[in-house]
Amino acid sequence: MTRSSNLEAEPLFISACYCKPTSRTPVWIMRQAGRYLPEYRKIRSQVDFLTLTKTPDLAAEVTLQPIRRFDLDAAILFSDIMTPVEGMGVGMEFNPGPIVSEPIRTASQIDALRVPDADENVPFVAETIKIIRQELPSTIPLIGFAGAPFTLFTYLVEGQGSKTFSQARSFLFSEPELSLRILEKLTDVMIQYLRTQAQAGAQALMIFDSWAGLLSVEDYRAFAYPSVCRIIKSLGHLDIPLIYFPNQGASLLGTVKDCGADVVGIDWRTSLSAAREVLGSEVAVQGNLDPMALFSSKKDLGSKIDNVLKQGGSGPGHIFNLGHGIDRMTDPDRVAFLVERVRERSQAYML
Ligand code: 1CP
Repeated sequence: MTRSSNLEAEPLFISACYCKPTSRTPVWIMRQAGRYLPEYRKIRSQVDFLTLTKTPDLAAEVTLQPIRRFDLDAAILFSDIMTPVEGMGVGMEFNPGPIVSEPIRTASQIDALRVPDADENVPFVAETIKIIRQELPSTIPLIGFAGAPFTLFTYLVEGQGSKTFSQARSFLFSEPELSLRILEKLTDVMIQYLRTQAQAGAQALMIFDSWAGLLSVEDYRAFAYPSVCRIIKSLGHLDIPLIYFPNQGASLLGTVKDCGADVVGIDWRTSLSAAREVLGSEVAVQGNLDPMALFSSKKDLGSKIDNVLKQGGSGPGHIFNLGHGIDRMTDPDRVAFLVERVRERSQAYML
């Protein structure tokens, strides 16, 4: 789709998502609201994580905390990828990641998974978005998000986070039909969930496929990619940027380039210039500083940031971010340094 340049009215982040030229590279940070911020820890010492995500005033407050502290170009809704899954009838707690009370591994459990309307499933999410939009400056867009069905599947079947997700992967291969039924239901719920966020005021939507990189290209094409394509196709009419992040997805990019996302998130293992070569010039890239680079000296951090700008800046359509979520031990001063550096230096790297 050709879009005219509208640099004055349109926030930088949105222009960059559509590969339009911008005066500098926009920047935001995955997991920018969270435990590395003392103001977040203060709220979390009073409420548990699930209550925080379900209480609109508090979730809105936590979303805005990093915006008040840093000159970021986008906010992201404070929630979790598992939030809409609870309403499907899956009991869970967080410690700190999601722990599913009864991992889904039988046909009857799959039949029992509900596909509720988003309004009834997560009314607090639309309410949170409305509060955030009232408080956010109009120059800063709000990103809504969901987990990709395959990544949600890994938590549902494994029951909790894991390095290898062996249970989830063995289930996928021993019960491919049942697996596809889970993925179908998750896809239906995520389409509604993302649509509801856009209707409530989210100005871009991101799909986190944190565990896509566990799969070979063939299995990714069979089990993960079709649901992502269906979500993106179903949301195209909303006319807001859609971002897809296949974590550790270097070998998947040749497939991902056709999914219809406006922006593809790149983890730190792949250089942005290599990613661009595969994705082509019509797709924007988001990333990709190693989150642990924030622990280096300021001098080293500065040159690592410049390097990401150099790799990403060789054309319009780069949104600066980390290559995955920020670590909870990160010094917030380093984040301030990063945001300033991107603001000051990015123009020099634009061709
Ligand atoms: O104790 C606490 O305060 C909870 C820690 C925490 C936080 C701050 C969790 C539990 N989730 C979140 C918020 C969150 N999760 C956001 C907020 C918005 C932001 O500022 O970015 C987002 C976008 C997510 C998404 C999320 N949750 C993902 C996808 C992104 C990614 O990092 O790959 C995943 C995989 C999860 C699962 C999850 N939830 C929480 C944790 C610690 C985890 C990872 C668990 C694991 O696999 O071990």
